[in-house]
Amino acid sequence: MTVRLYPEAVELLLIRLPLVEPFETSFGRTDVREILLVRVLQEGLEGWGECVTDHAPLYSPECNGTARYIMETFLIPSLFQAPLRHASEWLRRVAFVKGHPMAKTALEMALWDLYGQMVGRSLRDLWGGTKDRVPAGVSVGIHPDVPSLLRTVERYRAEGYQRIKLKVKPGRDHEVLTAVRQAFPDIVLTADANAAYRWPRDRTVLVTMDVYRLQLLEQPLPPDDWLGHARLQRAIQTPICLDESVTSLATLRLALRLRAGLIINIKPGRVGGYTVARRIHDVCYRRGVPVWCGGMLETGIGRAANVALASLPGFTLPNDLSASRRYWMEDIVEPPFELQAGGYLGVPQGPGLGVRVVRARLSVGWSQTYWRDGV
Ligand code: OSB
Ligand code: MG
Repeated sequence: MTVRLYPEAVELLLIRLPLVEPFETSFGRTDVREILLVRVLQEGLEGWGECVTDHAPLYSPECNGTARYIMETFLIPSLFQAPLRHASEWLRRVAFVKGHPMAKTALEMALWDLYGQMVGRSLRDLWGGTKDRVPAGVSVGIHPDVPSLLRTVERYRAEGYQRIKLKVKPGRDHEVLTAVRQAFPDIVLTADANAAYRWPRDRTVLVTMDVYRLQLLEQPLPPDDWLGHARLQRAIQTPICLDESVTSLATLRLALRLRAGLIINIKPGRVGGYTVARRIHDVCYRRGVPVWCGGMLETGIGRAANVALASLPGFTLPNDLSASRRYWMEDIVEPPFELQAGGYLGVPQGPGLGVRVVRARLSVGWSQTYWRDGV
């Protein structure tokens, strides 16, 4: 069947969605997420995408304002230029825009959703997913004190999450890790620094983390500190997992060649889309490098796409994919994601994303519709 992706219109919406509890990382604290959504319209169908930028460029250089600007000035006009035969062609169409991977990914996601609906297939099927459910982990923010952190960890452990990730930063690391490991000797535990440490300044603090038997230590150093990560990996037993550093196939190859990391966190928004994310998965799978799917506190829209991605065979470690209720009082999609027995999320089976966006639940602060000329 030949289909053409040639939307008549694209809508951008900025919504506000309060988290069930504040989420603090080494770079900041969030109570309410401001989320840029994309809706592409064609022949009575609508495809949804979610942009994983935040209100400010704290995790990476993009933010909601840059994503909106790049979408309305360059990406949406190039979508209106000529029909696409496939969602995977989007990457070449927008290659002239340097950087801005999160903005590109949001539109790509909407195109995949639309394409899947047109051909009546789920993203899991289109992408070669092999699993019906994916292992769920949970990411726990920096807490004001140790007792409250232990209560949170106990709650998620009891719910059945397969691994717990603790956010750490200089001065909020050994005390926290010691307490959690002591209270829960058997849980699968990881730590994520979001690039907050420096090499060689923090050598001792990092090397001594081996005692906690972490499954992995995520992004201890700044994204461009390749030699620092490689030297740290030579000094510790714990596998380093790269998040912020891996932004492309080329940086993936650099990471593996230098042994700057032994595990890769794949976030589609960070690498410029699901097409690139799948290629990164394929290279890692061939080389036996374990990967898992990262998260950016997505709504059910982004989560549906990420769960489909995580159904590929190389995603062998627990993902940052948690139930809707871990993030939101009420998710904006139906059905919401629920934690299944054993600590899994089910992979949607319906066409496209396989979830329905409930428009009435969107608290829209700003929206704009862009029309293709001549429709
Ligand atoms: O580094 O993995 C990260 C959230 C925002 C920005 C960066 C990160 C995170 C998370 C959240 O850890 C994981 C999730 O969405 O469940
Ligand atoms: Mg991370």
